[in-house]
Amino acid sequence: MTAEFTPAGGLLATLDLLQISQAGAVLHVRLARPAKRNALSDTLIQQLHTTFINLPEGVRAAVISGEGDHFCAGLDLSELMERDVGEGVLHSRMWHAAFDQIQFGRVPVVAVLHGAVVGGGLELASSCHIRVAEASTYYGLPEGQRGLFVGGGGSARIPRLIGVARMTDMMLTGRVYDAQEGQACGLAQYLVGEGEGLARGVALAQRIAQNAPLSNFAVTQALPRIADQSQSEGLFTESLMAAVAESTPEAKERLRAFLEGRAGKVVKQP
Ligand code: 1HE
Repeated sequence: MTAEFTPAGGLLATLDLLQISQAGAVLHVRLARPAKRNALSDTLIQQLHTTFINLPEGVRAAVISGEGDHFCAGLDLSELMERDVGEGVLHSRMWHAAFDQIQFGRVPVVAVLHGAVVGGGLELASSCHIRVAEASTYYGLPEGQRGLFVGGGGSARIPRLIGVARMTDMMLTGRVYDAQEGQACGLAQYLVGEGEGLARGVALAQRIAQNAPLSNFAVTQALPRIADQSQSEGLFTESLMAAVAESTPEAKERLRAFLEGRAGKVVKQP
């Protein structure tokens, strides 16, 4: 990682299951429960929620990664035993609130994946906007084997990445996708070598942070909602969002810069 990350202060420094640091406009949120393979306890879910509703001023993109050999082992199964039906619904809604805050919060979020990305870990990854996977990454939805169903937004988000048929197969048969298969079917957008994920995730976040905030807002907030709308409604929403984005002084300055030869051209990636 070339950027100099320093530990976040204030409220974010008090969250013991996350290691949060910042370099310029990029916040790095690392799941820090490696002894339990970053299993998502209630406290960890609440700490993620707290983080994404309290992003420090000046943060324009975030990266989520996991400490240890795995990104995330999903729901903390040791907390599941004593829950009744009503508590189960509220528990699922708590996950929804946290992951909604990631997907529909203030900034785009890049997930850096390695090792197990399973169950709720895949639900967390799918609430991020971009996924970078290291070669060791594998994806599974073992809920079927555990007598459970997804409850962290997976049924709404994962089919939008890979289709209902693939998710059905993963849940009914316990099929596990490796890193290459995951990239091929849309679970990750980038596949990188072992140990290279964080640098790539941070580089992507730094690039995202340079966009006009309202353009990033349009991409993260309007795009998924337009995908949920009929074509006619989607086109109307698109027109409104486009007009809002292009009317900002920042957009006008960026256009002027291009027309005066001061802005970069679109070039092929190396
Ligand atoms: C856990 C959990 C967990 C590990 N909850 N404690 N998720 C799963 O069904 C996945 C379950 N976990 C695994 O399959 C494996 O642990 C891993 C493949 C992720 C990692 O294997 P490994 O060999 O590196 O670690 P380990 O020895 O299995 O686990 C180390 C410790 O973490 C051990 O505890 P210890 O006290 O004996 O050291 C494990 O018990 C603990 N651990 N995973 C609790 N998930 C909102 S709905 C979402 C529904 C779901 O997510 S269902 C899928 C749950």
